[in-house]
Amino acid sequence: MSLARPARTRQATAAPKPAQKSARSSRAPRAVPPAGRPAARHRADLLEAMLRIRRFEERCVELYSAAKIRGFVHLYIGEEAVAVGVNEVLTPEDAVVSTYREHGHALARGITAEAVMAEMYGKTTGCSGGRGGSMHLFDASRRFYGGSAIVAGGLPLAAGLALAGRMRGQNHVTCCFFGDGAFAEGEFHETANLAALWNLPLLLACENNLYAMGTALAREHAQADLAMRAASYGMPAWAVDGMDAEAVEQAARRAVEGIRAGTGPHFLELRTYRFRAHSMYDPDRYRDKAEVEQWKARDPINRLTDRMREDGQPVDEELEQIERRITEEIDHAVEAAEKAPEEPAENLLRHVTSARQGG
Ligand SMILES: Cc1ncc(C[n+]2csc(CCOP(=O)(O)OP(=O)(O)O)c2C)c(N)n1
Ligand SMILES: [Mg+2]
Repeated sequence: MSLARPARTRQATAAPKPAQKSARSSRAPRAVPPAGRPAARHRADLLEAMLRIRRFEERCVELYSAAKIRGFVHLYIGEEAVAVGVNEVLTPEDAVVSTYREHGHALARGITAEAVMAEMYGKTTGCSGGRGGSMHLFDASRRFYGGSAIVAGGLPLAAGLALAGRMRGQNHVTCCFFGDGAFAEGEFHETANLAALWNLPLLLACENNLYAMGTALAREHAQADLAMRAASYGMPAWAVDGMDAEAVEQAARRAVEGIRAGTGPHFLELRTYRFRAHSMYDPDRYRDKAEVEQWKARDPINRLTDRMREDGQPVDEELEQIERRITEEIDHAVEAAEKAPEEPAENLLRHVTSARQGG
C-alpha cells in the first residue's frame, strides 16, 4: 500500500477563506453577550482571557529555554478562541475534561496563572501538587478533571462524569476537549455512541487543528468532515470557525442550551490551528511556512481587536491596561514558582495507592 500523500491533503490543510461558510458553520460572528453585560465589556473580557493564555505560554517558552520548565510542553498559541469561547458558556458547576495541550483550558477555567506556573515548575504549590507538570493540570475544586497524556483518554472519563451528574439528578454539562487525532481513536466512537444512546449531557468539543503530531488530517481520516461523521451518531453536530472567539461562544451557547434542555450530547468541530510546533521537541518539518502564515493572518486576538476597532471601541487603551495587568500577573506567578518549595524526597510514596515496601 502506498503511503504517498493523497491529493486531498493540500485542500484539507488550507485555511478556509474568512467568508467561506459550510452548512453547519455558525452564521453570525458576533455573539450576544450574557444578560446584563454590555457588549463592549464582554468583548474586552474575551480579549483579556485570550491574551492571558498567549502571554502565559510565551513566558513558558522563555522559561523552557532557560531549563526552568522541563518535560513535554504543548503550546496552545493560535487556538485561544476555542478555550475562551467555550468556557464563556460553562458554569462553575459544569465539568471540564482536557488534553495535554491544556494550559489554555485551565487558565480559561479560572485556575490561576500562579497555580499553573507552579505546576509547570513541578513545585508543591502547583494545581496538581507539582506531580503532574504541563500535561496533567488538575483542579477538582473547579471541576477541571485534567490534563491527560493519553490521546482520547479523556473521552470515556467525560462520559462517566456526565452519567454520574445525571444519576445524581444534576443538570450540569460535562465539556470534553479533544483533538482531530483523538477523533481517529476508538474511545471517541465508543463515547459518542454511548453518550447518544444514553442521552448524556456531554459537549464534545473537537479542536480540529488539522494535525495529529506530524500527520495531516487527510492522511489520517478517509472522510475529513468530522462534524458530518459525528452527526452519524444521532447528535447535533456542526463546524465552527475556531479562530473567532465570538463565533465559538455563540455555537457553544447553542449547544449547551440544547444539552441543558435534555437533548443529549452535542458535537462541535472547532476549526483552528496551532501556530507553534506540536511540542517543544518538534522541529515542525511537515507543514509549509506559507500555510502557517496564512493561518497566522487569522490570529484570533487580532481578529477580535480589529472588530472592536471597526465598532469604534477604544481598543488601544483597553489593550494597554490588559497587557499591564497580565504582565504583573505572570511576573508574580513566575516569582512565586521560583520561591515555592520542591516536594521533599521522603514524600515520594505519598498518593501511591499500592506500594510494596521493604521487600
Ligand atoms: C493513545 C495515544 N496514542 C498516541 C499518542 C502519541 N501522541 C501524542 S500527541 C498525538 C497527536 C494527537 O493529535 P490531536 O488529537 O489532533 O491533538 P493536537 O496535538 O493536535 O492538539 C499523538 C498521536 C498518545 N499520547 N496517546
Ligand atoms: Mg490535532
